[in-house]
Amino acid sequence: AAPAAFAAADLGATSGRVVLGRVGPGLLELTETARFANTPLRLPSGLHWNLPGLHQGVLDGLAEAGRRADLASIGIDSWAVDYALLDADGALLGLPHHYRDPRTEEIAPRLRDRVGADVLYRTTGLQHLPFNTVFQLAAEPRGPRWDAARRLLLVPDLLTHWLTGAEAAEATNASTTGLRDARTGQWSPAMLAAARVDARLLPPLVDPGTRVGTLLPHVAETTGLPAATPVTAVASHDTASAVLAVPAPGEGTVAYVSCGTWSLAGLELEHPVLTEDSRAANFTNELGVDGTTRYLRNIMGLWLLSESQRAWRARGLPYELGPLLAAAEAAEPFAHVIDPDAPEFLAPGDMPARIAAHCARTGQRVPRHQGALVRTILEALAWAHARTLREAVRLAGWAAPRTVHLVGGGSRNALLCRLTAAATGLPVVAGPAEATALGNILVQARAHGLVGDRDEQRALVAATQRPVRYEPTGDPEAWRRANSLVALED
Ligand code: LRH
Repeated sequence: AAPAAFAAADLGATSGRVVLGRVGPGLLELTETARFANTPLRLPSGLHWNLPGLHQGVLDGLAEAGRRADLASIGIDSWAVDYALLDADGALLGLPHHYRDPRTEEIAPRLRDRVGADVLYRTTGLQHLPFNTVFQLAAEPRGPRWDAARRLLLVPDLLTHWLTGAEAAEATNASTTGLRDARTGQWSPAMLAAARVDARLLPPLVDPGTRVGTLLPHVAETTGLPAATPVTAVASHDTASAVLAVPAPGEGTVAYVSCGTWSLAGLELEHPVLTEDSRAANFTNELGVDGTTRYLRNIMGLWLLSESQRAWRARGLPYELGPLLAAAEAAEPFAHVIDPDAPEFLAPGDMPARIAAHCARTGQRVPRHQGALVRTILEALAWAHARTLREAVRLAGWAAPRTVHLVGGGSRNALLCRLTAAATGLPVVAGPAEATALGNILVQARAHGLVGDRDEQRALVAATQRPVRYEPTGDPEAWRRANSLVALED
């Protein structure tokens, strides 16, 4: 087939981008046409996403992509779990909440205990995270706004709706809500009832690769794109897109860490693991492309670092990544041990102070300089990557992987890659950094017959992107020793 061009809008928790992807035999090339900050808004009603602003960024990027190429299709992906409510006229009922808003703190454990953690897990296969959509919906105040709601759309589905007028729930992202039954692949009446949600709020589920519509006339006019331009449901959960773009053709069970704001570490499996052990270890079974299971756990990720940088910047301290990583490189190894997933690290705030308090509370010295703090974060992430992959392998009953694929923005962080190789004792194949956007483009390209199945999609990534390999160094036992020295519980 002749090469074709696709546009991917990829929204992350800190920034959004639109990329133009050119795909053909042996060709997979990205050009960024827009990048914009995604800055959460603190309003009296809580922490929100500025979705109209993001929509504008998407429109600008699409217009630029359209000036550079004839687009065969457009696809949108974003972070998971968050949603908007629309009224009967399709108007937005307030800005969506940010998953870091604390409003679900109390209701999440209460609902879990009421329904039963085991029932929840057997039905949805999801790890317990306080911000799963089901808990957010249970926390929605019942009042005039709720009464007016006629449609619930997840973030990428909303942006797709604003482009096309179509209403659909893309399945990979729907799998993160806690409202989808992992066994039937349909919305779960039991979970909807538990969250007191009318099933009619939810649109029909569609699989990645489905053509959902074409551009609304006013969208065509503002962007200058032909109104006939199709919009494709991609793997709209960003992590599902990222896992698709892991350059691992023919590797069988793929072990990955999709590393950005979060580190999502785990395996790609053919079937979910819904055992009691798996639930107790808080592993999730999210849906991947081709009905695969993304068997993984959320690790707090580079949020710990970006939030520290934000605090330092506000205080007029050095905050740029390059010098901070150089200082971390020179800092003493294993000087402090933190649990990156401690609940106090979830909400925005003064991260360096929280990390210091965490060290003090667990009977350790407090990091005395920025380099020490950054090293502490990166070592904690590397160890969490190693621990999580090891547990995933054990719980899924697989043989240990031969390599770990680290994709996403974190793959540019050489120190983190090296530490992850050292902690796992495995070679780390780092990159592509833009795995999410690549995965988005690859689903569209496959739907248009330009590339074949998952293995071919991954072969195309491996042939066109340039991953960097980090061999493990040092003694993995040193990691175990260092991490067994302090008790992390209160
Ligand atoms: C990563 C991500 C992750 C979800 C979180 C809300 O961007 O989608 O997979 O758990 O955001």
